[in-house]
Amino acid sequence: MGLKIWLNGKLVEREEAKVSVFDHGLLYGDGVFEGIRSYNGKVFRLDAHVRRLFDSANGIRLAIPMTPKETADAIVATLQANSLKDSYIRIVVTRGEGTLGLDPNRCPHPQVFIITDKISLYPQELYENGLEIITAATMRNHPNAVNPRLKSLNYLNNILAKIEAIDAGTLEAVMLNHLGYVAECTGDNLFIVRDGRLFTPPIAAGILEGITRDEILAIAHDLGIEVREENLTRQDLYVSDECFLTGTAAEVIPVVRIDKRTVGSGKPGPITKRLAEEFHRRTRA
Ligand code: PXG
Repeated sequence: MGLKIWLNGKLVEREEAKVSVFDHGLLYGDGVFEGIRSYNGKVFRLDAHVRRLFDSANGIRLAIPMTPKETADAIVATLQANSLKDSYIRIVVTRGEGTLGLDPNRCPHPQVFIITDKISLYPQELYENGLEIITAATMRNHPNAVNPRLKSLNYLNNILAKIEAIDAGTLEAVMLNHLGYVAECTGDNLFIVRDGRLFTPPIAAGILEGITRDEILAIAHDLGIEVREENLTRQDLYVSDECFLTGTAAEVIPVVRIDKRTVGSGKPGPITKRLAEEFHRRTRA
């Protein structure tokens, strides 16, 4: 039995899951998506992901042809149809087929599809020893261009920074915003620890309001760790005691080198480990 894809209300075989070459999602990156995970058959923070999908769609004036409840049910149905317990789920809503030319009003039928897949994280060794990252020269999208809060299908901004990371022999890159402050990485939010306090850029720095980020903020609060959402510079990263990244795919991954500067002891720090352990416990609970 092959992989089943949810496409516009039906579960179809992978080979039959097709969209048009005239789809504006493909032609212009005109659409939105979510990356979600399930742990032991249960979807992690499904309502938050569905809400963000609808918020992103609203931001680009795209009417999703389903209710949030129907969307959540379709995600669960796709997971069950594929008998997956621990998986990565991608839901995509494109503007749909239209004419050549930007006008979204000529695309009457948004396309919705849901793909489930096995999850691929960073190599285990990096969770134990930490990741090396660089700062990209490519800056994060200006909030008045395509706001980074929108999880749009247009990821070129992040892909350009990812290319810089790979060229530098690393797997992730920090992107700065239009003011020169730290925004986020290409597919993850960023945190640092200094003197026992946790710092992360505010949403207003022009970042995705990460659901893993949100979970870490809640965990820190529950553990009594002081948190500050503040603008950070590259120097703040260099002098931090600990640094880590958060994302649906990556979960919590320690960073030990930034632009060739060693972070703290050069090993994953104690607060990072505590937060990661608690995150792990909550996702598997
Ligand atoms: N920032 C950006 C720019 C992201 O794309 C995150 C932060 C983390 O958000 P969540 O809600 O996941 O905690 C993301 C999301 C991938 C992949 O295939 C990862 C993301 C998006 C798209 C693809 O690794 N991360």
